[in-house]
Amino acid sequence: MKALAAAFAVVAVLAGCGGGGGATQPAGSIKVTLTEFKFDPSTISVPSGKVVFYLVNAGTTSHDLIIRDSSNNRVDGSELISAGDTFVFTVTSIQTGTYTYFCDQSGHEASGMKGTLTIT
Ligand SMILES: [Cu+2]
Repeated sequence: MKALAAAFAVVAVLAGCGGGGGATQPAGSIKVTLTEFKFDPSTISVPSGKVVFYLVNAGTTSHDLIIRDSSNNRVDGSELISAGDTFVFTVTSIQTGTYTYFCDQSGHEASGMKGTLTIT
């Protein structure tokens, strides 16, 4: 049983690594799946303050998630996420309002890769 316990310990350590590829979903985060060319879900509603997105690129090309406000000003954005990768995207603080999230890779938003973020 000693070997089994050691195996579990290794898994726990790996799961503890935050950030880029292969990260597990943080508690309290919002999972968003990115594919060609959509976000799932395409509408998100959360309370104001800190928001953590768990982005999963399940597509075959790179995508990102950029947030802009109703005046078309960029509020925040994730890194570019390679196909098959995950990314934990933390928005430190966001105010009440209606926002659009979209992928800023060429042509992606026009192809439908956008959604509505409501901060309550
Ligand atoms: Cu994209």
